[in-house]
Amino acid sequence: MRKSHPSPAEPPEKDDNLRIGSPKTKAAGFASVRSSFAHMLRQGHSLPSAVRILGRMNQTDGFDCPGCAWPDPDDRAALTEFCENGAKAAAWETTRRHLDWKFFQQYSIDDLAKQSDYWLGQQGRFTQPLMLRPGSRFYEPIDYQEAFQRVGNALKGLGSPHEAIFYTSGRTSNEAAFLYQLFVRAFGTNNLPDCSNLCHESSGVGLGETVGIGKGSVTLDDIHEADTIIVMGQNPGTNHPRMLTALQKAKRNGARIIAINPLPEAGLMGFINPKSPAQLISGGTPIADLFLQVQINGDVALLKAMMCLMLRAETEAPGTVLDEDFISLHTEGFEALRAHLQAQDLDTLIEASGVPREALEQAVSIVLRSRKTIVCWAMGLTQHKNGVGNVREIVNFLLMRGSIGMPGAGTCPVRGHSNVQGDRTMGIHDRPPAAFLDRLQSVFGFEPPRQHGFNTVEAIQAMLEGRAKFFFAMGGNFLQATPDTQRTARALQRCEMLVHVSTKLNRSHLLHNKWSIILPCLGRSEIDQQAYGPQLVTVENSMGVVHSSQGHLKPAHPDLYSEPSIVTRIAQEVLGPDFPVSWCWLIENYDRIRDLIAQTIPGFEDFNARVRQPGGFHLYNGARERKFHTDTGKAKFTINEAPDLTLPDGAFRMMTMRTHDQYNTTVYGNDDRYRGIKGGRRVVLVNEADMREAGLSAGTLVDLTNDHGGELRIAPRFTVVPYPIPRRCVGTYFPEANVLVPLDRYADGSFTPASKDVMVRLTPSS
Ligand SMILES: Nc1nc2c(c(=O)[nH]1)N[C@H]1C(S)=C(S)[C@@H](COP(=O)(O)OP(=O)(O)OC[C@H]3O[C@@H](n4cnc5c(=O)[nH]c(N)nc54)[C@H](O)[C@@H]3O)O[C@H]1N2
Ligand SMILES: Nc1nc2c(c(=O)[nH]1)N[C@H]1C(S)=C(S)[C@@H](COP(=O)(O)OP(=O)(O)OC[C@H]3O[C@@H](n4cnc5c(=O)[nH]c(N)nc54)[C@H](O)[C@@H]3O)O[C@H]1N2
Ligand SMILES: [Mo]
Repeated sequence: MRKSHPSPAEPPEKDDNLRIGSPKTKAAGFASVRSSFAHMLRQGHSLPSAVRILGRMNQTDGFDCPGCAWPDPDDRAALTEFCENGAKAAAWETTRRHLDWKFFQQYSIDDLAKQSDYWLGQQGRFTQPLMLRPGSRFYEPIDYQEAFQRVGNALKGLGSPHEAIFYTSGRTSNEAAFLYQLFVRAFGTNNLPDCSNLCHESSGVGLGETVGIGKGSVTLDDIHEADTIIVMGQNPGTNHPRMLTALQKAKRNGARIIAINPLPEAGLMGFINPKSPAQLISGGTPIADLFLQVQINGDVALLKAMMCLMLRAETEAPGTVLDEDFISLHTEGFEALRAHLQAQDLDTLIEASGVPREALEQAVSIVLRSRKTIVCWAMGLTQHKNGVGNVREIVNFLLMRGSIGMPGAGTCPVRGHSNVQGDRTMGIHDRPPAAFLDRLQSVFGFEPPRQHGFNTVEAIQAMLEGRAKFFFAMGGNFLQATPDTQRTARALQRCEMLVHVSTKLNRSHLLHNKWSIILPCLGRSEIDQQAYGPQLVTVENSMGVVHSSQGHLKPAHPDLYSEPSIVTRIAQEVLGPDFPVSWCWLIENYDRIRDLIAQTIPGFEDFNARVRQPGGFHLYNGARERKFHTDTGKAKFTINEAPDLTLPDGAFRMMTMRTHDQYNTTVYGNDDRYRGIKGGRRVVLVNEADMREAGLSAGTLVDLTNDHGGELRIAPRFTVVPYPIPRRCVGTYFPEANVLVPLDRYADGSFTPASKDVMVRLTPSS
């Protein structure tokens, strides 16, 4: 079949310089300092300017790192409260390169589609709005006013507000997010899918049901105080590097750390603190005391096996393992769980986990030393068909010993995007709680829509079926972040208008049917000048601390709008200038937006004053105080069956993950330093025994395929890399492997795509 245009959906398949070394056993160190500055210099900064910019990151009067959501310590180091990957994020945003209209005269969207994601991201910052007309292959510049009118007219022309979809990526500030959801609901829909749907939604759902709050319960002090920290399904050395400093501190205070992961990730194994000269010389500290190499999706079986061993220990020494007082006072459902565990066959569970029995026994003995246990987790647990079950199983494990709501103990889902948690608090939610809508109604005097909106998976389905025709993205890269790339491309290409609020070019911008509009915006590091002077915004980190973020750099272009101002201008076009409050008046001074937030959302009383305290303030968290706001007021034990992990002959279970040189769909470079892979991203990590069995050698090119739901999906030309990964498990990078992730295989209860558990076959490429 010949295509008239190259498919914009997937990056090109070249990997010219692939070099394979061996995985590292320690993260950070001097190489990370060198890399931080190299990325800044490459983007056109001088060394003093790089030092100045990075020195403002995560300081109380500076801007919040646009990388991950790990909290800042109270004793933050002057100038150096950033990590290598935060530096890459800052370098990427603050680049001196700019895109002008000549660039878009030179390159059609078809030319751009042939380039790699890395290349697209290197072209520089958008400086003016752009529009692609029906039938055209070239973006042309327009002014903001015309863009807002076109967007407004398209929205007003829809048959129903439910035909529009409003996506959010988690970098959006609280102020922008609050205005955005207010506008969308006043317009008349809850179609507010967000990146959280692809990310920690399983945590939100699993925790909400069992402990009454969809956020983690611990603070940074708890991490420092814990006796046992379990890090499951997470690669902090790459994705939350500053977490390693906290883990190191915990270890110094006597904590033992257990890593549960199919891969021996460098940051879990060891850490050389780049801020400590002594560490740079001594070679750093080991992080994990025990590494349990679980097979992909073997976590429910593993946790159940540990709980069975704990029940046996309780039988042998009654009163030493379970926290009976906590269980009877604060929980329900324990007897059913006990009966369920007693009926399990321990050997079957151990086998399904993939971990030797002795290692599990060792893990249990570490856990039983004290009740101060924290479990940290991320995408390795949430992105599974049983992602919610994984989270509920962690809760069971913690509740048995009363390890929640006391110092040094609790739940710690480690969030991704720097304000993904805050966006949800502000109401970016396709299924908003009734109480939230009631507050909107009483503060703003309009009747918000009550019917559920589309989450990310449902949004793609609705666009595919023509039920939604207008797609608006507040940041992000929807095409590359979502599953089933070809199908998502078809979905977006059915829309009548695609609108992207973005800082830089990405593959989602290259899709086109009728109208595509790019609205460039300020980045977080830049001065946001409004009528009342430079404005600050606020964000909420992974531990529920709300704090300010203020940019200090000159904007990439003097005419760039901020995200809040873009929202108010579109709202004004669609709803009129004074509905429900004057949008112009709000945007003059963001304190006014925060006053409305304070009136609407519990916990934000006196917001403007409290957010100006150094370090911000903690939001209320019931679980932290053993107040479980579930329907019964009790924390709940639940029964979650271990998934059936049998694979058809010749098939593998594939996880898709991040390299050390990317931020989600943003590719900073082609290396994955800690895993010893350089110069290429189209690789598949395979166990050597499996390679021998399948007749594959290092360097063989293979096509990855699956036929889920009767549809053949192919990701061609991946290089086989021998790797210490469990048998029948393979690893690839996202977004290259997203074509293989089926849209309709998602977590029960949370709709999070199962992108860590995709059945694939490997066939040598022809
Ligand atoms: N530099 C950088 N920082 C980032 C990001 C980035 O792309 N780059 N992304 C941000 C975002 S949005 C997020 S959500 C986080 C993501 O942070 P992570 O969740 O750490 O990211 P992944 O690369 O998806 O890594 C998943 C880890 O889970 C393991 N894993 C996979 N399957 C399983 C399983 O079945 N069981 C267990 N126990 N482990 C498994 C993998 O081996 C890998 O170590 O990071 C945030 N921070
Ligand atoms: N297979 C697979 N798929 C996954 C995952 C996985 O592990 N495996 N992880 C999932 C996860 S955890 C997440 S969170 C999603 C991420 O999904 P998204 O949040 O949609 O994707 P990002 O790559 O973070 O978005 C990057 C784009 O955001 C824009 N941008 C950057 N900064 C700003 C800003 O300040 N303002 C605005 N308006 N735009 C900005 C830029 O244009 C950039 O290209 O991907 C998910 N997809
Ligand atoms: Mo994420």
